[in-house]
Amino acid sequence: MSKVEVIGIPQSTYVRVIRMACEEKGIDYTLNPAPPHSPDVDALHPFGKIPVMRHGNVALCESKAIATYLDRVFEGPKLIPDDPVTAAMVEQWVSLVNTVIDQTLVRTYLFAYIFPKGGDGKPDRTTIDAVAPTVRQQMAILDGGVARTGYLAGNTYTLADINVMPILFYVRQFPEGAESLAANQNLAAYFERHSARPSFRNTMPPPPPPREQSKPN
Ligand SMILES: N[C@@H](CCC(=O)N[C@@H](CS)C(=O)NCC(=O)O)C(=O)O
Repeated sequence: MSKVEVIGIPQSTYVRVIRMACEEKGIDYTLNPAPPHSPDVDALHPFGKIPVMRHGNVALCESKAIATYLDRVFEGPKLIPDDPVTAAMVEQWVSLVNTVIDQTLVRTYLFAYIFPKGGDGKPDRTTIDAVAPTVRQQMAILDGGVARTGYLAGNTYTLADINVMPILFYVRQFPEGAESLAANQNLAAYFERHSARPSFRNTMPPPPPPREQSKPN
């Protein structure tokens, strides 16, 4: 069978999700580190976003669709378990993160540090101060999600967990995010434990690319 090609720069949280999914399932893949809106990406995503993926005749965009495809086609541990309730819980947490939490923690909070809009390159304090209460609120929601079992869905490491770990990795590198993680002990223990997984350690991102290569929205 042909090799999976994951397309997208490795600094992207969503690209890392797909790489982690491949690692968890033992899928042999190649990484084509194309930035958003580059020709290889635009060919597969109508809005030029990463990741996109090729596998034989199959070409896909959108991380959830790619992860679901890989989970169904390849052997290895199920990232979306067969049990309908657990599968729905995975879907629920992926949706909560991708529609709301990613906007707060990555696109607003993190980007105010790494891609500040002012010309001086300094963190955008106005945005950071404005979003900090929402960062705390959403970190507490994640804390509640992992409190019972140490996983977001069921009793195993699923796509729901893979989907949030790359975000926590970045958020904890900045003061408000670090404080918030420390204040949410279930989430802190969760991050500590799962960051020891080979899938996480083998996909460490390099430093952020220049802003013009990432074109954040
Ligand atoms: N819903 C998409 C979101 C992907 C996404 O936002 N990727 C970012 C990089 S982390 C991107 O390509 N940003 C460029 C843009 O939005 O123009 C998915 O799940 O794959």
